[in-house]
Amino acid sequence: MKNNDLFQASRRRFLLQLGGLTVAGMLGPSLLTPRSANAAEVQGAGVKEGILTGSHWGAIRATVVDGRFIEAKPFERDKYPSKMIAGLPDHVHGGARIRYPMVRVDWLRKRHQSDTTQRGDNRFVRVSWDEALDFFYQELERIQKTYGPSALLTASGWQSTGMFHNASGMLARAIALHGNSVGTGGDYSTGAAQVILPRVVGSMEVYEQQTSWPLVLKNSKTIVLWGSDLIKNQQANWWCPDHDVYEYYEQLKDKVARGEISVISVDPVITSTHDYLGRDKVKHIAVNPQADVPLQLALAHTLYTEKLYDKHFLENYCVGFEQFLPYLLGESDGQPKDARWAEKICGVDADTIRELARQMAGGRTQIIAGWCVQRMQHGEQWAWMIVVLASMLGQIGLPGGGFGFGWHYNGAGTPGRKGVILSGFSGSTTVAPVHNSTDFKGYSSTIPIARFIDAILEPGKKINWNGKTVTLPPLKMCVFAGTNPFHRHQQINRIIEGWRKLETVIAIDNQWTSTCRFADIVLPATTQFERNDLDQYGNHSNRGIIAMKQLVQPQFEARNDFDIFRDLCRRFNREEAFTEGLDEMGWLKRIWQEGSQQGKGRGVHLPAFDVFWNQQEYVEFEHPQMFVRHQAFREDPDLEPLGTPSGLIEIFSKTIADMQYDDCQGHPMWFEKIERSHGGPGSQRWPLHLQSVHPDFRLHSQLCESEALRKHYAVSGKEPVFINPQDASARGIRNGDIVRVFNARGQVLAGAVVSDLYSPGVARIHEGAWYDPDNGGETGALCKYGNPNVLTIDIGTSQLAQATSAHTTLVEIEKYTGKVDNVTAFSGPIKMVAQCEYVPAQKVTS
Ligand SMILES: Nc1nc2c(c(=O)[nH]1)N[C@H]1C(S)=C(S)[C@@H](COP(=O)(O)OP(=O)(O)OC[C@H]3O[C@@H](n4cnc5c(=O)[nH]c(N)nc54)[C@H](O)[C@@H]3O)O[C@H]1N2
Ligand SMILES: Nc1nc2c(c(=O)[nH]1)N[C@H]1C(S)=C(S)[C@@H](COP(=O)(O)OP(=O)(O)OC[C@H]3O[C@@H](n4cnc5c(=O)[nH]c(N)nc54)[C@H](O)[C@@H]3O)O[C@H]1N2
Ligand SMILES: [Mo]
Repeated sequence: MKNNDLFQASRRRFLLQLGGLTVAGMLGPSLLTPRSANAAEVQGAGVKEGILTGSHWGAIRATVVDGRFIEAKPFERDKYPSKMIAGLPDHVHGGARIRYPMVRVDWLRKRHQSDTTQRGDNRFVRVSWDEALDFFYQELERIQKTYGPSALLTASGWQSTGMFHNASGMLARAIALHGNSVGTGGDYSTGAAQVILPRVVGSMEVYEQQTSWPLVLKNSKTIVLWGSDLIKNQQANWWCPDHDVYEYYEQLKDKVARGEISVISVDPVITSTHDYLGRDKVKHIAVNPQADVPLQLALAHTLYTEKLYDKHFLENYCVGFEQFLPYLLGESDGQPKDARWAEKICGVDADTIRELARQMAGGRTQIIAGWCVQRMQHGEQWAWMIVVLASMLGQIGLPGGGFGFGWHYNGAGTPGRKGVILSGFSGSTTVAPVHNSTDFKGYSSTIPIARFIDAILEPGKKINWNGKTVTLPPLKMCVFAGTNPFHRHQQINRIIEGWRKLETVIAIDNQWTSTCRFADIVLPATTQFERNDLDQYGNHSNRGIIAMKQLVQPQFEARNDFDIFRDLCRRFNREEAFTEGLDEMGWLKRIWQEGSQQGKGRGVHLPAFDVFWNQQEYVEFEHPQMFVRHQAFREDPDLEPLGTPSGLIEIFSKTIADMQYDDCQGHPMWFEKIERSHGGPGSQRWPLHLQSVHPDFRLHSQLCESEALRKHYAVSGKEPVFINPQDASARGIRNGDIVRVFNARGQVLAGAVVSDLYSPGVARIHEGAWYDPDNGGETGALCKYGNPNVLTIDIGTSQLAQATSAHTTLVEIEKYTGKVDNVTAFSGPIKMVAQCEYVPAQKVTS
């Protein structure tokens, strides 16, 4: 199996890839006759087709038979649907659904004094909703009274789409109405880049719109994909994707075939995008993992010494090149960063490096940078060097030139339309909390999110963070809704150690994830297909607004997050402040009306809500606008300065230099990693680099539960690990073998896929594979399915960003000869009857 056999050259073939879907079905009569389905309509027996809804994976028309969602067909306006929609029915009806409120056996017995080493043994007792919410409320009370706000942390993540039913807003508002808690900064996606880039170019860059693809296709001579896999990663977006961006990838493919644009991929792997554009059509710079900065420095060195750089741009739009130069030339440390020096570290030979520099300087060059390379120790340096290289080329602000960090995300580069961005359910509130203490007892009230396990394990420890000192708070209780930290966070055995120090963990989800398994109270939320909502259609493209129609009734005892948190708030007299007196439909109408008002100001007309909801179900905005990133700055740097202290690009940042961090200094530099393959530290013992990049068949851990999808990619029932033929044969491993992937931090089983798309020394397991310990709760347990975060390291990128370093990970792989137990990750908890005496929750509800 290949990881990239999905996006086919021909659209028709692409559509046919979707398991069980027919082209006729997609282009069928539903195009002309949108159907409405209200909650009452979805309940009964019979067949309902063409029900419209959105999702992270695209908009769909659902088929519902006898109250079951059985098939997802692509929305007729989505010309490049993702294969992942085939897994959506399993998301609703699969065996991993949380059915009832559940409480962990020993927590039920002893509450916050429970034996926390039992967490993870998966033994739970079913309780009533009333009782579960009473427990939840009483724990919030206890924490506020005993410790105050520094002991409580809540978190959300990728949840589901829908402007109203967003778990993060619901969780944040409900908790804020009860009391204060520890806030978090940063994220796992772009944690390093989003801290360094504002210092260098004055904005985060990562989530912003990029230059319109038509302009790139017209003007670029060379496109450099630097650790960016467009084809794989544009399948899933934050709001409902329209997938229009794939049309430009088709045009790019044509231009590449005709030799009009040259594409270079700097990546240890032949990516889906590379494969799609043509394996022999793309120039592959197979850089050693984590060794991009030496390559970048050598490119800069070549540009400088061969006088290929734009002196005028550096003088007029940048500051600090002269402080960077002594380092580049080796005057400050005795080591010129030339191509000969770099080749030994990055594995790209010196001539190729120099040729690459000449090609980049030889015409209009668009650098397309992904995010994986900043999800590593010192990830800041690579992002900074991308900007330095683009500055030396001097094309920033020109169409088809310069750098961009968001091209693989949210349909970036699709021209945006003038339209409406709907509001939603906000997490903030003006109503005071019941417990209004802001006494954090000397601990910090905000921490970098990727350091939250440090806080649990080492409360009181002081760490540096972007110029501030943070005193880690002593967390005692965590509440998660719409995130799965046992997939999101690194080094699971360390998470387990931390978990043991927590008194109470609450998880609100719709699937029985490993986070639920390691929680004390688990509350079943509905999936997005069991409720009504509104979605933006398209992200940067702002193509329209789509109705999300409820497909089926809430399954088992699942309830909407809105209802869960409303009933929680009722327990402390904040129900009205939570709901603002509105129910689901009331909220949708309000969000719509606010959208209409916003539209009026912008000359965009929205129909009345009832007309939209009952008849149209979709509105499309018009007038796509072309855009060139950084154009205004280029045209007039005085009138349109960047948000940096100098208003210019900071190749040297005095602000950062003044922080005096040894691992992130005043200009970009090469720092050796704590572990690195290809001869780097630790590679003798652990010779393979493990990349845990984003999955082709899932959104993180979402849809891993889908059997329909797993049958396309799982190998002998395990998550695949991709390795190079050379590495496989050296270990006697063949395609389809079950292997053990391990290092000093842990061990997982996986199914081997031997593939020459991977460079020697590089292995891949996609993030989001569910954790399935053979001995749940024990640190060091063998994960029977293949979660790569058992193996990753939990250290910050540097004192600047303190972001995740998931990709600083080495492993060894061996053929597995032990007993192979069945995977049990997807089948929910072990249900226990409460044989023990336990103290019931104090009755709060009447
Ligand atoms: N299908 C799908 N799409 C998604 C997501 C998903 O889960 N599934 N998640 C979305 C989210 S939240 C995010 S944050 C983005 C993630 O976007 P990214 O972080 O950009 O994506 P990844 O696929 O993790 O990695 C991109 C590329 O980096 C390469 N790479 C790895 N190590 C190195 C290295 O050392 N040097 C170089 N030069 N390249 C390297 C990988 O081989 C891969 O081709 O994707 C979004 N899109
Ligand atoms: N090793 C490694 N680790 C990584 C990464 C990596 O590249 N490598 N990437 C990182 C990145 S970029 C990201 S963004 C994170 C993603 O981390 P998360 O955002 O935690 O990932 P998801 O798997 O999307 O988790 C979302 C959870 O919300 C649940 N959910 C969905 N809808 C609802 C709802 O309506 N209500 C409630 N209550 N719950 C709902 C889903 O079932 C799922 O369990 O992972 C990070 N972790
Ligand atoms: Mo992300």
